[in-house]
Amino acid sequence: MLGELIATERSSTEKFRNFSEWFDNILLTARLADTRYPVKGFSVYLEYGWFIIERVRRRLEELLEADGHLPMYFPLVATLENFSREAEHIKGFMGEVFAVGKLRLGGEGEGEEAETPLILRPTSETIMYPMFAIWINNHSDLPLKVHQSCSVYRYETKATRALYRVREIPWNEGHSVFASAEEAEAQLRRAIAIYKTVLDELGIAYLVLRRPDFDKFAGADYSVAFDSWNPDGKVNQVATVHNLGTNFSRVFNIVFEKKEGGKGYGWQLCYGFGYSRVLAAIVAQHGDDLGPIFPPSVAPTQVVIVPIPYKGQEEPVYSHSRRVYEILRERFRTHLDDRRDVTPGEKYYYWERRGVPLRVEVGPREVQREEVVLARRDTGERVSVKVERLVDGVSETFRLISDNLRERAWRTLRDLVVTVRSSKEGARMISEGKICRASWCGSEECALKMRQEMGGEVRGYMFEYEERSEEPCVGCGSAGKTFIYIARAY
Ligand code: PR8
Repeated sequence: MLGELIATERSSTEKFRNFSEWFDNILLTARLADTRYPVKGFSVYLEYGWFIIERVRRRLEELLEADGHLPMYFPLVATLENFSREAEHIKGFMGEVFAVGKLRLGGEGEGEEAETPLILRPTSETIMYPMFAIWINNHSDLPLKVHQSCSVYRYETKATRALYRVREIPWNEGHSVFASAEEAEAQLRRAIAIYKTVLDELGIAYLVLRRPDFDKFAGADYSVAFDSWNPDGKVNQVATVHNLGTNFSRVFNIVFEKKEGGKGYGWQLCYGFGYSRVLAAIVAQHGDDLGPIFPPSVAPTQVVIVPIPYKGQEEPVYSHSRRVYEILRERFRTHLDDRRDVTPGEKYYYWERRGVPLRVEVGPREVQREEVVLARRDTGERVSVKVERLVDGVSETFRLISDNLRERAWRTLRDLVVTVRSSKEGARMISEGKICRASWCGSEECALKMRQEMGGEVRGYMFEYEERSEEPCVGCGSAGKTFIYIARAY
């Protein structure tokens, strides 16, 4: 219905072959982040990067709040004493904590140290839960569901990487407390559904895996993670949902009077959504050799209008472009690039590298026919639309772009997951950047053996449905129960 169609194939070989370089280039040219800040693991989020994170944040918070989560903000610092209360938690995090040293560098009392040692939150369980203990006394105080978007600080010891592995981590954390294990379990599934909605709208493809017990969150009963694919074969864990059971409520004394009488410990969950990693996933999954392709829902600039003036017909082209701009700016984040000293070709290149999903071209022919040309960033397809149908045409094209990005991302994920029948085959596949799926008997020993032999990390097994295996376990050869996923990871 959108008139003539000229399709061109776009290439994305560079991002698969040379991911690091491709990604580093994009960070700055697409105005996402500047990594030249002089502290390792900390970088500056630039206007396009932060805009996208903000959009994602708003959408996630909207869904969390519709599900009954209260927005709150808790302090950045914890006392070392509170932080140390849950034994497993401290074991898991101690090596990654930023400790607050001297309180002041000058003035009277210079060099003074805090009465009780303080740390920067690496996550907020030990900051929130002492307060939960004050607030929760009766079954009528439950459920309690809160969320906050903030940054947490982890002294990552693995190599840091912009957006993927940072030391200042912008995220949203949700925390909830229930009167029963069943209610907590039901909420865990709702949290997963919320994260899926956000990721699906962004067209990101992922696996929802239950982590093996040896890799669960420090202090959790079990952990479920969203692993998104990355062009270099290292999966990117964008979000996690943890069932804490009563492990924390016991040490923080989150106790309530039960409806039926007697006291009970609260059943707790926590879940985290990593904004910088989600931004990385948008760039990495949707981009091509030219640069990023932003889904229209979050693109900082959704439409760019490029006038194509011909000698002697400059003014009608510019004024038609302006008219088109006035129509589009009402509905979309639109930019009119009417720079006179830059050629249309240069403008195309400039905006393509900034990930703008749709270009509107206006030349003399368009002026004459009361039309514009819509050029899709994702496929290169160009179609003509009448000015009177402009807004509908753009909305419809946005839908097509979003669907195409999503479908492409899921297709790639399906291609990346390969079922392997031996560790040797697994090792070869992992070196080729694949995600291995291997029949597994369920024992920790075999999972660790496969990890060792294949050279990837054990990511876990399907959480939302059971994948039955009829094949022998790749680790020990005995009967397989399910499939385990092994891949390199960030
Ligand atoms: C929790 N407590 O802490 P989690 N760089 C970028 N993103 C990161 C990094 C990093 N260094 N570390 C973690 N993330 C629970 C849940 C409250 C919230 C992101 O869980 O340790 C990842 O996307 O699993 C990770 O899935 C998410 O934070 C939650 O971190």
